Amino acid sequence: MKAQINDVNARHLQTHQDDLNYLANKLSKRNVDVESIVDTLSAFQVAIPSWALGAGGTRFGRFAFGGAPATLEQKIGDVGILHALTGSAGAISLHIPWDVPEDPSAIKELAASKGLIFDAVNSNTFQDQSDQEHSYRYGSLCHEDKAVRQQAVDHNIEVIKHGVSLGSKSITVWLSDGSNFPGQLNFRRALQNTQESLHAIYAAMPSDWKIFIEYKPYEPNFYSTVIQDWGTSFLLANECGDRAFTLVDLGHHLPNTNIEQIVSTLMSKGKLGGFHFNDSKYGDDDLTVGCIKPYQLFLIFNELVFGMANNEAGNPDLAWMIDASHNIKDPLEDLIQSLEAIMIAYAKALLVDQDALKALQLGHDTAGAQQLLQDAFRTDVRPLVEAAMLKSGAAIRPLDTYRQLDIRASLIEERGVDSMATGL
Ligand code: PSV
Ligand code: MN
Repeated sequence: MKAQINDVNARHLQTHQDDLNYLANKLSKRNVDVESIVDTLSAFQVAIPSWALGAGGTRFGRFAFGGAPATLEQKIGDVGILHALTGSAGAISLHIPWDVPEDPSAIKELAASKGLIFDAVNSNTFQDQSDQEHSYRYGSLCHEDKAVRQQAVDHNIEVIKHGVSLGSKSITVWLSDGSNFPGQLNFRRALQNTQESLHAIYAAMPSDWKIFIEYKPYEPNFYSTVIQDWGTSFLLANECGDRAFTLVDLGHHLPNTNIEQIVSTLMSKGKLGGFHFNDSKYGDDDLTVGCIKPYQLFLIFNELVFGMANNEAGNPDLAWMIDASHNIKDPLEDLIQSLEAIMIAYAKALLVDQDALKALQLGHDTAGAQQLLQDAFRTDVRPLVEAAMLKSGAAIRPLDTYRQLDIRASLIEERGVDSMATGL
């Protein structure tokens, strides 16, 4: 595949070099260290969740996509393709029990052969499995019945064991626990039970592991969700201990929430564990990253860059993942677009002169501060992203290369048109 990518790259090389020279020339006049930005971008890796590779559905149905990966091996194959094309998808995140590794060492070896490592493992107590004793209909870690809570805790411990066998170092917990009607559940008992259950999971983790706690205001429950917001997640993470963190999923906020401010607050307390990237217009729409609100994505990255450079609270390296779902697009094309959007937002944030911004803030130059941010946002940084991908031995234009190489047609030929991926 490398050779084929290089062939397509050869066609784009001259244009890329011209564009890069033009931009580098402009940026160097502003004292921007172009080389270091390209290095930072080419080292940046985002995990791909094993459930994002098949056609996503809605509750109204699912449109099958030809050549969907039906096995974990095939999913690793797809992430390998993404990584070869972009140089930035060097990790995979598994959802258990959708993707149980039957032979962990063979799976680990296969992933390594494609330059991939295993990122956070994800537990699932939002669906009932056919072989489980108790139902999660009325909650899992929050449940009134200790036996149900214990089953959910045991599942999480099982997920950690799978993760250990693959070399993962973290678990992400997202709970759908909540209620649909006022009066259905006692908020305080539900929170207390959740806290105790999370404690039990935390205590079962190896000492070099971290737990990430997601929050989400609604869906599938429509009246209350036990971990509804970052504050609740933060509180639970604090009560668990030093290796528990809040995870921000961009789709898990009510409309117009200032997510960049949440990022800043969590990082200032050393409690931001990771990110699930996607975009949305209305709710948890799981759309392609940056397709609706690219300025918000840039502002979030601006806080991330600032937080990483001013890390007095010792926030750990973040776990980056794309959590999107593809209902009508080719999932691989969609993921390529998401990866590019993330890199573009990151590159723009790296252009921000934080010292100059601080001076403007201290001088109360509101228009100047806004202008400084917008200058960075309005810069076309695509040549920097192309250069980073080229540096990683990937494609200058990943989407175009994917199409030129007719990769979907080969996948359909190999796997058939009706193959189905596990997941939602
Ligand atoms: C919930 O909406 C979520 O974002 C969580 O991360 C889950 O693990 C994932 O989606 C599963 O689709
Ligand atoms: Mn998520």
